[in-house]
Amino acid sequence: ETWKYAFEEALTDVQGVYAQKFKEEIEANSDHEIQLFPFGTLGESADIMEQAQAGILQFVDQSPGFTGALIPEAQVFFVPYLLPAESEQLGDFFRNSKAINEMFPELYAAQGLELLTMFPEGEVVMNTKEAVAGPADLNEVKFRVMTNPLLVESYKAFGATPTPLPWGEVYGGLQTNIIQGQENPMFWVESTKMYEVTDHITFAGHNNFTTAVMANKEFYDGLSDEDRKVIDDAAKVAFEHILEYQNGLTEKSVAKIKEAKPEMNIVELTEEQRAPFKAAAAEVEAKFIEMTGDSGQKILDQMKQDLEAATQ
Ligand code: 6CS
Repeated sequence: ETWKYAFEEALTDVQGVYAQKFKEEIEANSDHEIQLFPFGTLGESADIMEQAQAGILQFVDQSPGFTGALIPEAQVFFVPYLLPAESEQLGDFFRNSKAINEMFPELYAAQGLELLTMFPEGEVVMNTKEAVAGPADLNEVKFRVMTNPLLVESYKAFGATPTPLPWGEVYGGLQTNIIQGQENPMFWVESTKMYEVTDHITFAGHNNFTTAVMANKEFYDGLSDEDRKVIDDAAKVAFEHILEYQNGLTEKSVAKIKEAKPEMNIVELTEEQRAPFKAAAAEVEAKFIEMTGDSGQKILDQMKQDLEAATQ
């Protein structure tokens, strides 16, 4: 049988490298084949999610940045400065977190999705037309965010004018000055040539990009125990592979951007400069609880417990 798997990036980007490893494992350990659909082949993120829920696709990779309307609790990944910056701690957190491995699967299941894994894609940077040293520099800046209500609140708290857009509209939006900024991990800023339409990259340490891979639940539940195990094992192998693949990836991407555009201004904010952004986190966390109630509070509490365990 051929199974279809769509994701939000190109084959050579992080989600694509994960998908290729997953495919390799499935095909090596079963009679099934995986057909991969990178970004642009089946529509935007929202489209591939609909197709996965409808069972037209068996697998989909959708970042929580686009899952906010479907699963409000998934917005927890946009509380600023919540995830650890250190990659080993981050890996341990995703590997062992009860919130991720036990609580989120139930929330995804309620939407007809079997959550297979969540993994980090790299530190998120602010990528803008003008320099950013603090919230005052974001005043009047139309800042593109993924279509996620909490991310909107986050950039409001950071002092910007958040503008939620699907990915396909970002390059053109920057080019025509409809937006003046966006945020993403460095590999993505580099591979999608964001440096052609912006001049500044700012490391504020406010987040790491998280994504989620899932299967259509009816499809998954209908498989043999053996096939389900092949899938679960492939997801685990690909998880370890993608963490290893990302070692040094940010630095490599910085070097490539500097080569392509030497005048690109790449800045790391000092602790002092980060302080006002960090101060905004409490407000965003309160908004998260306002949006998600008891269920969100439980996830947030568990995540904090899991984070403490991972960073000890
Ligand atoms: O910002 C976005 O919309 C995109 N960013 C990444 C790193 N992956 C896919 C997503 O669509």
